[in-house]
Amino acid sequence: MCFFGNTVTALFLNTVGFEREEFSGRTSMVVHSFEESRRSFQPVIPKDLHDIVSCQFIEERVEKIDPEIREIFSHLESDEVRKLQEGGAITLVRKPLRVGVVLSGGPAPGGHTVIAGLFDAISEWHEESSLIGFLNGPKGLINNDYRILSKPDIDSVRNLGGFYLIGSGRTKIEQEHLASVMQTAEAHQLDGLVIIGGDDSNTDAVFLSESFRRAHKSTFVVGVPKTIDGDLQSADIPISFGFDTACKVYSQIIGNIAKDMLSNKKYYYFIRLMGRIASHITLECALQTHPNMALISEEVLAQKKTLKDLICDIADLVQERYHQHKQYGLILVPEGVIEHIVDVKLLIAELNELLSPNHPLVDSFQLYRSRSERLDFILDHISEGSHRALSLFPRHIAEQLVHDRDPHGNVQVSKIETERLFASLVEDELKRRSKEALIPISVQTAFCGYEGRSAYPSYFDCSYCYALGRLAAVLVTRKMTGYMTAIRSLHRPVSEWEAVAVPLVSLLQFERRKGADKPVIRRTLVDLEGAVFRHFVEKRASWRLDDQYRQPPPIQFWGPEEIVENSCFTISLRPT
Ligand code: FBP
Repeated sequence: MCFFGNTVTALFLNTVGFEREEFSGRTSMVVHSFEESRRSFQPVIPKDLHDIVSCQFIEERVEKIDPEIREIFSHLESDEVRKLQEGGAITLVRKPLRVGVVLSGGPAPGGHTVIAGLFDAISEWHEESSLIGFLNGPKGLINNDYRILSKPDIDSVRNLGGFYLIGSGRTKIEQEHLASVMQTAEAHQLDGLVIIGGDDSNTDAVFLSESFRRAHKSTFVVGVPKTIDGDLQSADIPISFGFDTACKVYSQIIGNIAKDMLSNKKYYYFIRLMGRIASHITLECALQTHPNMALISEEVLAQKKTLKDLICDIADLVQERYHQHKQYGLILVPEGVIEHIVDVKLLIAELNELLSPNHPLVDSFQLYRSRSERLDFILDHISEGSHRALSLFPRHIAEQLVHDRDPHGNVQVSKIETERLFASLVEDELKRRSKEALIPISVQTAFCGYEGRSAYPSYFDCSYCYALGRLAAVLVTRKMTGYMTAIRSLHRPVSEWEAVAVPLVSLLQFERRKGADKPVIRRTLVDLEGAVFRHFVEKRASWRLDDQYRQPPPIQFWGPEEIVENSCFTISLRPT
C-alpha cells in the first residue's frame, strides 16, 4: 500500500483502528529511527577535555573587577581566567560526586547535550557519582523539586532538542529564596550546582556562589552560557549555545519565504526575529539570507532613530523598489528594536520607574484591575514626550508595553507584534505620501521565535554543548565556584577548541532593574565596529534593490563535512 493511499484511508476511515495504527506506526518509525541515530551520536571531544582526571587549569590572566562589585562578592576571591590543559601531575581524591543541574530561562538547542556531557564526565570521574535534575527551572531548586537522572534518562535525550527532560522556568532567585536553595543543596549534599542559563540566570548563579561561600558550604556553583539570543559573550565566550541552531532554523524559513515571494512578486514580508535586547540573530540571518532591509537595534539606537524615522526609512525602500517595478520585498525586524527606538526607549525607562515597587504611584496603579484602566492611569501620569510616544501605538500594543514584564523586570518583547505595528505604520505613511497616485503595498507578517528554540541541535551545537557539559564537571571536581564555562577557538576544528573558566564576577556590571541599580551579568550587543556588522554594511546596499535572496539548506547532521560542520558567520567572521 502506498504511503499516500494509507494517509487518505487513515483520514477518511478513522473508525478503522487498524488503518490508523499502521499510518501512525510508519510516521513514528521515521521519527524514532532519526532520533535513535542522533541519540547514538558521540560528539568529538576537544583534546584538553578528553581526560578529565589528569587535566589541569593554569592561570591565564587576572581580570579587573569594579571595586563596588568586588565588595558585594567578597567571598569569591578569584579574579583569574583559567585555561584547561591536558595532562599534569595532579593527585586528586576521586570520591563519588553529587551534582545538581538546572535549566533556566528560554529553551535553546543543545541543553540536553550539556546535561549528557556533564553526566558522562562525572561518571568518568567516579562511577557512583549522581546527577540531580531540579525541575522546571530555578523554582525546582527553591522547592526541592527534583529527579535523579539515570543513564537511561540521559540516553533518551542525547542530541535531541528541547529542555523537557527536567523542564525550565524563569523564576528569579531573590534574596528571600537563598535560604531555601541552601537547604536544598544541603539535603542532597551537593558538591556542585550547574546552572544552565542566560544573563539573568547566571546573575542568580553568582549570587548563589557568594552565598554558599559566605555560609562556608561546599557546594560549588558553575554557570553555562545558554541563550539563542547570542548576547552572552566575552573575550573568552565567543557565543552562547543554541544561537547557531536557532539562526539556521530561522534562516531556512526566511529563505523559503524569499523564494515564495520571488515566485509571486506580490507581497512585502515583515519578519520579526527573536532577540530580546541584542540583534545578533537578525544580523546572522541577514548574512545568511540577504533581505532587502534588516534593522539592527544597536544601529537604530546609535543613530537615535525615532519610530517615525524608522517608518520613513522603510517607506523609502518600498517607494524606491516601486519605481523599479518591484512591489515585493523582505524586511527583517529584531524583536528588541522596540526598546532601542529613541522615543520608545525613553517611554519604557519612564514606565519601568513608574511601575517599580518603590514608586509612590505604584499602589494607586495596582488598584486598577483591567489592562485598559491601567493604561489610562499611565497615560494620565507620564511626561508629555512619553505620552506622545505611547499614543503612536495601537491600544493593544500600548497595553503590552505597560504590562508585560518577566520576573527579572524585562519588557516581554516576544509578546509585542512589532512586525504588524511596522507594517501598518508603513502602509499609513505610504498613503500619506501619495499625492497623485497611491503606492500600493500588500503585506504579510511572520514571527521567527519559539520554533527555533527547541530544534534538533546542529552538529556545531552538539559538539559545543557536550564540551560545555564536560567542562562544568571539571570545574566541580576542581572545587571551583563562581565560574562560567567557556569554550574558545570555535572557528577551529573541534579537537582544537580551548576550555576556559571565566570568573562570573568579571562579567557583572550595574544596571537599573525594578527601580534600583543592581549588579547583573552584562549582555553583549552587536559591535558596530566589529567584523560581522562591517561585513553586513558592505553588503546591504546591494541587497536593497537587487534581489539576491539566499535560501540556506535545512540543518544537516549527516553528509558532506562542509555542509554538516559549518558554523555561523558570527563565529567564522570573528575568530575568538
Ligand atoms: P533566554 O535569554 O532565557 O535564553 O530567552 C531568550 C528568548 O528566547 C528571547 O529571544 C525572547 O524574547 C524570550 O526568550 C521569550 O521568552 P518567553 O519564553 O518567556 O516567552
